[in-house]
Amino acid sequence: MASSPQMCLSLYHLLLLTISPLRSHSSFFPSQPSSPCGPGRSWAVRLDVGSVTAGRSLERLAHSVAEEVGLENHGQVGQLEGHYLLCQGAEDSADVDSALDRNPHVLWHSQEHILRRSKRSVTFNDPKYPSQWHLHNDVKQGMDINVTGVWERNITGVGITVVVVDDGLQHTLADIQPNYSPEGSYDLNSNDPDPMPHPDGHSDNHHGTRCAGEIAAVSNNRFCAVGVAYGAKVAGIRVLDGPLTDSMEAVAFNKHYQVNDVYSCSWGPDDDGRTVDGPHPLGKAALQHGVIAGRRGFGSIFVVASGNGGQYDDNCNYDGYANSIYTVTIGAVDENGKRPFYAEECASMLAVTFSSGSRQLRSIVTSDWSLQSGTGCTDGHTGTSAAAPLAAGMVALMLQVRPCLSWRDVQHIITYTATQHDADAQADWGINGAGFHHSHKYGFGLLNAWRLVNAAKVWESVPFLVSYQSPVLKTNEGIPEYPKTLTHTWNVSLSELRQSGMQTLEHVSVTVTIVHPRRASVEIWLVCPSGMSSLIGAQRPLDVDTTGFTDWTFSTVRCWGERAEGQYSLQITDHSVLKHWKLTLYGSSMSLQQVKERRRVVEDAMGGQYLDRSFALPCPPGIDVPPEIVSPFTSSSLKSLLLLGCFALFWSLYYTLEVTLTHWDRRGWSTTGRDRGFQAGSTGLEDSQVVEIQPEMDNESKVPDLLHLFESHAGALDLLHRLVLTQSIDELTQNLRTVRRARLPARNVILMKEVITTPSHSCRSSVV
Ligand SMILES: *[C@@H]1O[C@H](CO)[C@@H](O)[C@H](O)[C@H]1NC(C)=O
Ligand SMILES: *[C@@H]1O[C@H](CO)[C@@H](O)[C@H](O)[C@H]1NC(C)=O
Ligand SMILES: *[C@@H]1O[C@H](CO)[C@@H](O)[C@H](O)[C@H]1NC(C)=O
Ligand SMILES: *[C@@H]1O[C@H](CO)[C@@H](O)[C@H](O)[C@H]1NC(C)=O
Ligand SMILES: [Ca+2]
Ligand SMILES: [Ca+2]
Ligand SMILES: [Ca+2]
Ligand SMILES: [Ca+2]
Repeated sequence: MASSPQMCLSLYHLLLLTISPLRSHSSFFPSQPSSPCGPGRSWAVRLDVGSVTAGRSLERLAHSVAEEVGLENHGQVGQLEGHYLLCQGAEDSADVDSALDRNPHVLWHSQEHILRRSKRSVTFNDPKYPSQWHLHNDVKQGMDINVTGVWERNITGVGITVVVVDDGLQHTLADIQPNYSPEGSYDLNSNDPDPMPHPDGHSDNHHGTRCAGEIAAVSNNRFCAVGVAYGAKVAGIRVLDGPLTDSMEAVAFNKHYQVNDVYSCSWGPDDDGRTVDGPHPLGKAALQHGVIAGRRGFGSIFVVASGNGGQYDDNCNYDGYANSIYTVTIGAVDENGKRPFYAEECASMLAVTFSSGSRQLRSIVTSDWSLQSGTGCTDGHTGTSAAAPLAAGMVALMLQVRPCLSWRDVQHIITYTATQHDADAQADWGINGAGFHHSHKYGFGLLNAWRLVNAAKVWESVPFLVSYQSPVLKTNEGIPEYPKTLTHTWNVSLSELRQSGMQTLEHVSVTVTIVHPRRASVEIWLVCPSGMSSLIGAQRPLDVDTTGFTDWTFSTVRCWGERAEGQYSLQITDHSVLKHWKLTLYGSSMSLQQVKERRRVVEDAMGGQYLDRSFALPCPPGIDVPPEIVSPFTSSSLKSLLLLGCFALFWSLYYTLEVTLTHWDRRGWSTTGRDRGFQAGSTGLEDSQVVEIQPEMDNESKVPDLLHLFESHAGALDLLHRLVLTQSIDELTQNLRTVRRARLPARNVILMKEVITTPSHSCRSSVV
């Protein structure tokens, strides 16, 4: 009788047998029948290797054993030494089992039975699932997000909420309702909790509902389509259907940010090829606030679309939402993996995923509203609007397997796993000093759900964010006429970096003021120390603006993972005056070696072997942050504060900064406030130091300066994030109160008039 470990082994053989026919050793015995054994007519045997005498091979022994019991030898089982498959010939032999029992050379034997094995696959009864090529492209191999294997592992976004910040969400649809999260939703246009879209003249308030369906359309409900993360919850924030102000945008970016994990934003400034715009002060601060306090301290994930101005040579480096280090900037490729005519390029694009292309190519199939002419299902969702929600859905899958990924971990993982898919020379791929390939067209490449989830599973959180900022580099230099180039360099030394501990880069940004009579003809490149160059200021023929750039921040991800130390060079062509510029580096203490080691770990995990539930890296739970401490953005508080003429946000960020500077033990930390109208003084206090930053805030015109301070202290704020994660709430509250009482000078109250920004915000779909 077989003992149980042997039984396990045998099942393993049997499984092998069903997969690979036995051919490897058959050539030894030409007489051997080549036909496979019939069902129930084969026995697996294990021979006693010790009984093989000198001069006799195992094969020969198997052969003679087979003859003795009246069977034919069909050779060794795979690579398992001593295991053979013996089959019955034409005529039935008598009792094979007892003959094998009696044979001294047979240690174990088992008659084979047909095993029932079905292919692991997911099937859906949703009628439009077969045409959702972006999920499973049967026509063009590889041109999909490779998500089916992730679903097979039962990873569908369970426990994660994605919010669509848009023109509403018809949550009553069969494909949305079961996954709808009322807790994460809000209507800022009508100021009520229900984001139901309002019917409109052009019947185009269907946009948010379409995006939501791509993310989390319910599967197997015999209705329409399937979402990328069909196990996730989806919420809606209605904000685009009416005049949009900076404060509304700020409220939207932080709405229910302990419920909503991922914010999907398929809109932005006008894509007309001449707009230079981005989030205004409150919106900017809300993005920053979101990554510090959202998701229980791990940071909200903001996914933004790169824009649809491709046909006007628009470029997402002129879009502040795309440039922001806090956003995951996603571009589009068509079903052929090529850049569609509408998709914008830029140096701050992280990756691309699928959407519509030229007319003969398929668009995205997703839910639709059923109001007006809507049917609840569409095959015509287009533009970068359709790409960003797919990315948001993939992030939800990542967060399910590893809920404690920080906002920066998500960006890192995208960088490490996106694939270089288009070998076309026009794709302009460059390999940077850390080995990452990036193209202005495609970012780091195609998002691949399988790779993202596998990497997320083994990912250890990156060290906290540190930043370095150069002084404002005043030049007032004329830029020579094309093709001559004005080159300015700035060297960042190892000792300067040592203060913050930065070793490798993430985002690099450059803030410039350039005077130019025709902005269209300025072209700006930034070259990192490795030699990797980024086209941060592309020429846009339609941009006839006569003022140039005033403190515009361009950013690039192309130097990701490279050593931070060395010479940065800004190269500008054409007829204009560079007034001043400033370099800001963001990065961490990871060494280049560690970056390379991580790449190896990530690649090693791609087999799916860690997706098992039993494998889990430790994941801290995060903390519950009481809203009154870190959320200045309740609409009522914002309103009343605006009425009072107080700029609530800066207060809160100011405390944040001070708490950080006060409570960190300041290993080498030094403030970089000196160049922007701030006096930094330090006083000895036991063995740690307290830095007091006194903003000189006498009038309105200094507001942008204050913002720059916060931008440059992103590192300090990230430290606060760590602090928040480790400090008890009582302590934190106490600290904030102390700071509030003791430090804040009354002159920090700033008057601010709101600007209505509606005309410059458009949905990123309907491009054809
Ligand atoms: C796609 O996913 C499958 C698992 O479902 C994996 O075996 C394959 O390598 C992945 N393809 C790519 C290009 O990553
Ligand atoms: C899949 O996940 C869901 C929710 O986590 C769970 O209820 C279900 O049992 C899982 N199914 C399998 C086959 O693991
Ligand atoms: C900056 O670095 C470059 C190259 O590393 C070097 O040639 C140059 O002399 C440095 N400039 C200054 C001012 O140190
Ligand atoms: C504000 O400050 C600027 C210089 O920083 C000055 O030119 C301007 O007159 C000031 N405005 C008011 C109202 O004080
Ligand atoms: Ca409403
Ligand atoms: Ca469905
Ligand atoms: Ca644009
Ligand atoms: Ca970005």
